[in-house]
Amino acid sequence: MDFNAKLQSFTASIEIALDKFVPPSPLPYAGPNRIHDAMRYSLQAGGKRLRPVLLLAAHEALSQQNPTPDPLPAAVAIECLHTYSLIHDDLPCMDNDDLRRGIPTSHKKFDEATALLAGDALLTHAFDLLANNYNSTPALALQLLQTLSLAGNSTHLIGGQMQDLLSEKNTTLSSSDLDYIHLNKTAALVEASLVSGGIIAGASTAQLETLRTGGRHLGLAFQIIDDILDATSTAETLGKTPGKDAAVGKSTYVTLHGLDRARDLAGTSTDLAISSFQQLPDSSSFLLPLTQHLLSREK
Ligand code: GRG
Repeated sequence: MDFNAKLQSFTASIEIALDKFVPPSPLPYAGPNRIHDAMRYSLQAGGKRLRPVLLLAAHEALSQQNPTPDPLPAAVAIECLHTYSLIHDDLPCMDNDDLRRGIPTSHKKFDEATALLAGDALLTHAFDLLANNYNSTPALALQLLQTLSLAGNSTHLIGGQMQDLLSEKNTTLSSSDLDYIHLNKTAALVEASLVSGGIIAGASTAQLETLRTGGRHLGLAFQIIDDILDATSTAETLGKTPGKDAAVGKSTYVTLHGLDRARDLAGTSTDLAISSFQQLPDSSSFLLPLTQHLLSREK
């Protein structure tokens, strides 16, 4: 199967799973449909589905056709947690953005309170999915819960976001401070996606460590490219408002290093990620072309 067909097959299965594993609206029982409308509004607005695709790709690379539990509920859980972080990041008290995934942000479409609750509900739902879809193998459920809660906690995603907010207007941020923010705000969830795929596939501890290392490099490359696109692309292409970081005086890889050096850094992190993934048993793994593809992405 060629690269695009494979990517499309993964994303198609994720879209079906998102519909299946997120509460419908209207619910079959009486209740506030508005919260489920808001959850589905942001989830189904699209997005690249990078994190669930990484989970499925890592699962495929490590399971090598052996029967395993279904990776799709975990893939949906990761996308729910990611979407919560986007909804909250767009709120007026954070980035105050009007556009996400090409449509009005949750608080613009609904209101701030609903957007806050939709984010909270998606976060909770992520753990609900893991706890209830893998409970026939409690050790697996526990490992998945530990992996996702570590990535989303105050020492990773939320800590990275806190540091990012504290660093606003700090135009003299050091390169290692910036790496700290993005290793936690962006790379932690990329790592968790890959590791979760490996866990469901029954990967060894050494293979999980390889996925984690590759994920860290890939996450950093992804963020550097995000900064480059933010400086060079349009709202129409990105589906979100570009140039906001620079406008509020935030340091980015581009403001700190310049465009050319940022491109070099993205290339280096991509190469390091590929070197890690080459150590996995499946030498034709989809993870390799996927990592290369992300370097030249346009949105
Ligand atoms: C509010 C706890 C909390 C965290 C917010 C995700 C985040 C942290 C902020 C969003 C802004 C940003 C640039 C984050 C870096 C990670 C990133 C590039 C997110 C966007 O991910 P994509 O491009 O989005 O995969 P889609 O819409 O394609 O899923």
